[in-house]
Parts: sequence; C-alpha cells; structure tokens
Amino acid sequence: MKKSTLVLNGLLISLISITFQGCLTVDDDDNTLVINGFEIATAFQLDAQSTFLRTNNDNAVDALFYDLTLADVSPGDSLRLERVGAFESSDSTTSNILIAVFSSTNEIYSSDSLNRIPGAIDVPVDFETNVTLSGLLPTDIEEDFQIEDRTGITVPDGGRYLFLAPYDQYYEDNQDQNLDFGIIMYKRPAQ
Ligand SMILES: [Ca+2]
Ligand SMILES: [Ca+2]
Ligand SMILES: [Ca+2]
Repeated sequence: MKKSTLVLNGLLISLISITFQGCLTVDDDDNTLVINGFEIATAFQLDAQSTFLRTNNDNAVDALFYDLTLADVSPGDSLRLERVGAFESSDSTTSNILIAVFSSTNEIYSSDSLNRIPGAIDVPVDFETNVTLSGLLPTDIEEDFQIEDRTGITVPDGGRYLFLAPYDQYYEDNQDQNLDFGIIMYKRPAQ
C-alpha cells in the first residue's frame, strides 16, 4: 500500500493512519479529501506550552484560535475532531490530552484570569481541569471540552472561533520534540 502524507499548517498527517478504518475518496470537483463522508477542513500543529486556562508562575503562551469561517464552518455544522501525536508534559512524562472552547470572538484575557475567553460558549460536554501546580488556583471553566481520538461535536449557536490547547497544570516545561501534536478537523459537507 502506498503511504501518502499531507502537510497542513505544519502538521504532517499520515493518510494511512487516518484511513485505517475508513473510506478515503477524493472529490473530483475541488480535490478535497473525503473520509467516511467527512471532508478534511483543516489541521494544526499545537504549541505544547499554549493554553486558555488560568496559569500561575508559569511562562505559558496564549492558546491558538481558529476562525471557523475560513473552512466555511457555521453554527449547526457537524464536526469531527481528531487529536494526533503527543507532547512531553515534563522531562519524564508524555500526554496527549487536548481541550477546546468555542467562542463568539477571538479575544483572550491575560493568564491570571479564570474566565479568559470572554466569548466562550458552552457545549453539552465538559472537561474538568485541575488546579494550577503553583499556588493550587482553580482553572476549571464550564465551556471547555476534550478532543479525543475521534470526537463528534456540533458547532453551537454563535460559535465562530475554536480555541485549542494541550491540557496541563504547568506549561512552562512542556515540549513536543517531534512536532507531531495537533488536531485534524473534518466537517460534514452540506448535502
Ligand atoms: Ca510529540
Ligand atoms: Ca508540564
Ligand atoms: Ca471545564
């Protein structure tokens, strides 16, 4: 079997790994890849030190956000979100926990705030986050959710941006040495 890869926003995607259970076709009209009826909308590599959670005594960077309108994704659309790869959460541990928040705006407040995303929109699921490693400050917000190997979700009313981040209690020591931690976003095409 020929191994194909695709690079989107720095993330190397093995088409073998994402199609081992699926049916891959190429839409002749616009060359989009279609897997089990979903089109690849985009993919990203994520910074292992980035977050939208509160931090304390931690030199983290602000989380990446994606404007869903760039992929023609609107509220009510069905998305399939897949995490790929893993990051080093310390010198001796690895993790692949990935969390996200839909927002009406791309604004993010400073890292000492608990509710850093003023436009955050709740979804039916929640991911409970633990206190900061330094100072044991609460970080949990209602609007976040976890992206696992395959997570289906509907874009909520007002959702224009998707903030994405690795989950950790201390970000400054994080690395992704082989730069493979990220997300692939698929959307169900309009019928
Ligand atoms: Ca990695
Ligand atoms: Ca860490
Ligand atoms: Ca939460």
